[in-house]
Amino acid sequence: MTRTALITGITGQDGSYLAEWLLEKNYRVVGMVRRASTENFERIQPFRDRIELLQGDLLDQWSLVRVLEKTQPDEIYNLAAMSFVPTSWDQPTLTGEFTGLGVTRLLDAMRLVCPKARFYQASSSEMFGKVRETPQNENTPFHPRSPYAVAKVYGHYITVNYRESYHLFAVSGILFNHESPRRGLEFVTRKISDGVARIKQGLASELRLGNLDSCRDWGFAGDYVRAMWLMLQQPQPSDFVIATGQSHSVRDFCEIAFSHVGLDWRKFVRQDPRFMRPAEVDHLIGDASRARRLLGWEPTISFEALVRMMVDADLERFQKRKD
Ligand code: NDP
Ligand code: GDR
Repeated sequence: MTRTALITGITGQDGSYLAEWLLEKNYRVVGMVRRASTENFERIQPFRDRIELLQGDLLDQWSLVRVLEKTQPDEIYNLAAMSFVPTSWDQPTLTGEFTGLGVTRLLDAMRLVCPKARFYQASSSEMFGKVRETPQNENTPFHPRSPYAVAKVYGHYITVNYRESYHLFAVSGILFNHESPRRGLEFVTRKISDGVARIKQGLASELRLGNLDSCRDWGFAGDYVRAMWLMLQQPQPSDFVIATGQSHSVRDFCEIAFSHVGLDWRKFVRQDPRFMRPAEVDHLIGDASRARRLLGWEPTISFEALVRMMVDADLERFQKRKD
């Protein structure tokens, strides 16, 4: 029988990869999108005619109930959020509404309409923040360092709480940073790959960044959406860390990205205090051994291959514009 999946945040990086993965598995895929004066469907355009889109907003309880009533999903993937960390200091309460309380609204709608569905919450390694141990696993305590991360901690615990209170199949995936050519342009990896392509094409002469020392455990988004799906196929609901187990600095990313096109990053990268954060997360590295053991999940793309993939995609994008 065809299974139905609802994806909130389908227009985002992860939503687009997850939709493709579920379509390959013959799911009926329904995406929840918020109304905008101009459609923002670039990432889902290639398979737009194979999915259904319904309007709804994490701020509006009844819109969520209606979307679930119309969809009757077997699986719900809650990927929608205000996901850019710096913006969360400028809009802390709105971030709390989307990224934190939005999770409760969706869980309540699910309790009402489809309590037998399976629910995935997009939790984040940012919850570890000022880390208490290295590497971080499912039992590492949280110390969030931004309004975004505080909201994600709330979203994580409300998912755990609804599982324990109402016996919902609700799981939280604690995913470390994952990137791709579809990453938003403001995140550091894509900002660098885009910057390298611009400089290579003669469209820019420098790239302004913030903290070059911060280290992240970066993987490929296409690999990470598989882990989301695997979590919902388990016999019992539980939470998982998903990571590569390798950490690199922003500086490392620059070095590989620039050298891939034959340039020396030191000649082009400038540090700019505008991109420094009020409180930084210095070093994240995940221990995904539980996911390896129970889900059989492994990343397939190395850090170096990821950087090259992103730079090549941006170079091609600028080349196409020229042609
Ligand atoms: P994106 O920023 O690319 O996508 C976010 C999505 O959320 C967009 O589709 C956006 O819609 C939607 N959205 C935002 N606010 C609302 C709202 N009020 N109602 C409905 N939809 C809304 O994020 P990613 O794809 O990178 O990440 C997916 C999820 O995973 C997020 O929750 C993020 O916080 C989390 N996460 C991401 C990680 C990563 O490294 N990428 C790591 C760990 C967690 P619109 O197009 O209209 O703006
Ligand atoms: P992050 O991703 O905050 O880890 O959150 P981001 O790419 O924004 O920053 C990573 C690190 O790079 C440093 N940095 C810069 N960052 C940006 N955006 N721009 C710069 O110019 C710059 N210079 C240095 C940052 O200080 C930081 O240390 C991402 C998001 O996808 C979250 O939604 C998700 O939860 C986490 O990953 C896991």
